[in-house]
Amino acid sequence: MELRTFRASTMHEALALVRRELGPDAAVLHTREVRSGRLLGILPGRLHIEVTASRGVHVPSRLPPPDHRETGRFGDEPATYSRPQPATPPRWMQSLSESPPPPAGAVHDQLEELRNLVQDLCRRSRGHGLSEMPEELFHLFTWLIDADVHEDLARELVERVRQEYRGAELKDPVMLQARIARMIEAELHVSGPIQTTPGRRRVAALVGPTGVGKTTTIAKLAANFRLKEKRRVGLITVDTYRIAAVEQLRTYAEIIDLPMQVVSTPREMREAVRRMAGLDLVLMDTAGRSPKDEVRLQELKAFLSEAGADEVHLVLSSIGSTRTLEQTAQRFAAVGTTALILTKLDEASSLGSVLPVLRSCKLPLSYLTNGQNVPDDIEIAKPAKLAKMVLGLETAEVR
Ligand SMILES: Nc1nc2c(ncn2[C@@H]2O[C@H](COP(=O)(O)OP(=O)(O)OP(=O)(O)O)[C@@H](O)[C@H]2O)c(=O)[nH]1
Ligand SMILES: [Mg+2]
Repeated sequence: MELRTFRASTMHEALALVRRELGPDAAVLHTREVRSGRLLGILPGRLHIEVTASRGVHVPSRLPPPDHRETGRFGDEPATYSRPQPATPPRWMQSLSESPPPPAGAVHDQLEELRNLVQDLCRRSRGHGLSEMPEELFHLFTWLIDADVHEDLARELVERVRQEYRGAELKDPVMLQARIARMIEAELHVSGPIQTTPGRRRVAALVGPTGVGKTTTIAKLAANFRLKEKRRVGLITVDTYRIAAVEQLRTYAEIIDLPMQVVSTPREMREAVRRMAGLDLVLMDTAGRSPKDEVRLQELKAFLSEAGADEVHLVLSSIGSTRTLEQTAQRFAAVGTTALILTKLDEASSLGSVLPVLRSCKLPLSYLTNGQNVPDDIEIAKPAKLAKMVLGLETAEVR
């Protein structure tokens, strides 16, 4: 059986190395944090993540799959543990001990490593590292990383578990997982469903980038409010850029038997909303906007203001990257977003990347959608279920 040890500065990088070198079926046997040798004999060396793995071991791999989620892997005990290989001295140490003096490029690299080292030390001085962390908690940490939870948040959650639990309590992985799920749940804020009262018209608009599922979600909401809650619902679309987009909504309006207005100017918007004064709920569909297009965002803001929208739901696809989702949420804040709808949960390989967005954009979640079926594939966002989905303890129902 061949054991290989890999080192990298983050767990993500280390696991990517394992996958690249040993393939997707490799079993991760052991993970730990190590420091490389001391700098100038004074400062502690740089922190690395060390992963020992093998492709000849038949234990369930803890390696995150490249394109689908594994669940419940936390309880898998490794078949064996390897003795870590001696650390290869980092480049800056090798070159410091060698002569003649390094060329300019190498000096630049050394400075870069020193800078990383100092940043690392600063980070560590703000909180505890994981170096003295019990093995069980380190498994918890890697489990979170597998779920695509960002490293900083994973550290924070594990650190909180460490402060709460001692000794034998740490041996209960199911309890620790449940505790982490509750911590994530406490981070998630929800708005509940759109509140309608018969006879008091409420206007709810859906905005967001192109193709995220705004029109489909409007159709799901309209059908549910009309057919299940027996509300009087109307549709307005300001999507006049593409004829097909208007026709898409019109088709739903005809099937569900709803009045629909198409508007192309803010003035028409005011008139359309006035005509729907007798309804309980007006759902407004909008054209997908690039979050980078300031002019179109301002135009959208003018439409929403003329409509007197009571709520503006930003629709984001859960398959987007954290960075893109965060930037999009930031830019759309300018039009007065009040809630967040996450779509395409059925297509997302993991939801860990969505967590930082929910934290930073501060919008409460209203609905989640998990498929193309109208009207079924939508649910009211519930923190407990979403937290479990983030951790892979529950999956979006796919029909
Ligand atoms: N898998 C999956 N597909 C979805 C979901 N919601 C919408 N879609 C699909 O995503 C595609 C785009 O949906 P639309 O509703 O037209 O998106 P949109 O945001 O209105 O698009 P634009 O009007 O062009 O900006 C369609 O093929 C939908 O069937 C979902 O929850 N899961
Ligand atoms: Mg649309």
